[in-house]
Amino acid sequence: MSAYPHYPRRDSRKLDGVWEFAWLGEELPQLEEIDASRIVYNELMAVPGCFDAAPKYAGKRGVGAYRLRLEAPAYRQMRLRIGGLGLRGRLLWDSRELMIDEMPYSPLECEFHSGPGRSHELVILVDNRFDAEATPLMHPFYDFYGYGGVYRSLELETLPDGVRFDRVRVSTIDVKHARVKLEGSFRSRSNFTPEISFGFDGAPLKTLSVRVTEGKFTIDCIVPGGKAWTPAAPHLHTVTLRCADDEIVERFGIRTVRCSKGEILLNGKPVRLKGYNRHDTHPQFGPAMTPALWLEDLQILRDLNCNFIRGCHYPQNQEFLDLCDQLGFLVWEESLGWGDRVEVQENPKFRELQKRQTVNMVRTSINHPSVIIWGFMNEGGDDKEVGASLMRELAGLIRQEDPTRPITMASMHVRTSLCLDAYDIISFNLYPGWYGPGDPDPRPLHLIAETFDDVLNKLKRPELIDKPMILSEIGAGAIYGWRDRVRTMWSEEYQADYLDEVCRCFEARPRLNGLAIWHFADSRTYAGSAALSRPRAFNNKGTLDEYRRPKGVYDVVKRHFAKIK
Ligand code: ADA
Repeated sequence: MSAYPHYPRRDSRKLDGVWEFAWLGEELPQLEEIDASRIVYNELMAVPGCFDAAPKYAGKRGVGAYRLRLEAPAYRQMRLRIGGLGLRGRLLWDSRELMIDEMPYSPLECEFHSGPGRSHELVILVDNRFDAEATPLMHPFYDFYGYGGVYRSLELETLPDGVRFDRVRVSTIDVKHARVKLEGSFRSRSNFTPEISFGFDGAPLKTLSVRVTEGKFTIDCIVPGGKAWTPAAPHLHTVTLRCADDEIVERFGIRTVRCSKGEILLNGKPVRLKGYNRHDTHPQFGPAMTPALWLEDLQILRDLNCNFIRGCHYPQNQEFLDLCDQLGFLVWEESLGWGDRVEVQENPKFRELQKRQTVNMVRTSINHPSVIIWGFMNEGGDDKEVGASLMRELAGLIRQEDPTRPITMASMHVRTSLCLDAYDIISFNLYPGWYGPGDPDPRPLHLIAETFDDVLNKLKRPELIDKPMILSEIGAGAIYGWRDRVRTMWSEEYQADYLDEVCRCFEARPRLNGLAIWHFADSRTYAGSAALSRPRAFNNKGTLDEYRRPKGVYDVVKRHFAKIK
């Protein structure tokens, strides 16, 4: 299964499988200084895979080297696409450096010349050491484990010699009449007027002479027999474009999403979002997830009567988003960030990489009908100018890339935020009755309704009245299997009572257009003394444990979500 877009006329193959591996150790210079030609490979590792999710290297921080020997045509232009790695990578082809990857979880690509001969080797050096300078997008205080490995699939293509497609963005102009706009781009940014053949859903192509300006072209057209994409009926269409020796197939959905008068409108109709924050991770494999694991999670989310997934806190796997398209889930996708502090946000390299990874996320995910909201910098300091200025820039960059989807950011300072005007949707994370000033009451559930109303009252400002609102995080921890007649914190009973109250408060406050419970399944988090607040060094607020075993709260949420339409 390859993520869309597809390029049928290119020799394209996934490089998933068992690669050679060598552990280079913990005390090493930067990746750029490692002489890869001297590495002795004496182990095997899976790709996708995380070396520190495997028992032998669990907890280790250092550099792992992956090598694949493969056949490829000589003297051809090649393209390598990687779905994402962490924390920092260096890719080499026959000892030639292809690229440095410093954006964990980001899908990246590079083009290169294959060189002489048919036998080649691809090496990926992966460094999972935290380094605020080399890898400023990931920090040890992030509340999810920073694994080391090749998180997602790689694909290698042999490129056609002539004109080559880059992407074709498909945006919906009119759902009722199935009218869409194709905005295509070629790799070459030149002006020419080629013949482009195009068609939908496998039907015969029709040929047009199209004016291409600086590599870009637009075609306005009707999708024959086009049906709307909705959560209940997620109809998908494909568009095929052919020019000279290249061909591209993009998959898309005919749908619109916009905000109006405090509502989120999907195809013009108000929608209320109910679902979960979901880390794309598993206790045995880390972020190297598989279609089987994704489909199980999506089955469970459907069983919980959810329609919404916040893909916290990084760009999502394209194959996972393809499944969300097919199953009709609504997704908030966000670029990587977690409570970044002032000293991090002042780092010019951090700011540059935040912009690059966010634009990259939008361009990569542009045709997923399931992605309805863009976000970034979870709980970044939007109450200080250093953070607010970057968030305004990110919102501006996203709007340039994609004016069709609303933008938001999950704030933990929503009452004092300096940049709510930059967002189309106001989102906030609250944990009343869990975190707080050590309430003497062992079960301070009364704080939930009080906090909802305090925040909503403080946001009753004229400039916000038309902006929808999402409670983007709220939850309580429970240790799987911990049952307690006193129903105290960390028991499954307290978590069930907590989310019972949360859902009741959400149902009773139509001003809230969405709820994303924190969170779907327990997930590994930081190690070290900070983990003293995280029993087992896991974030235990999952409705299910890390092996997707349901806690007592499961049926409480399922019952409430069944009622919310
Ligand atoms: C924050 C953060 C989440 C998680 C949560 C918690 O809101 O965005 O990633 O850390 O708190 O469990 O405390």
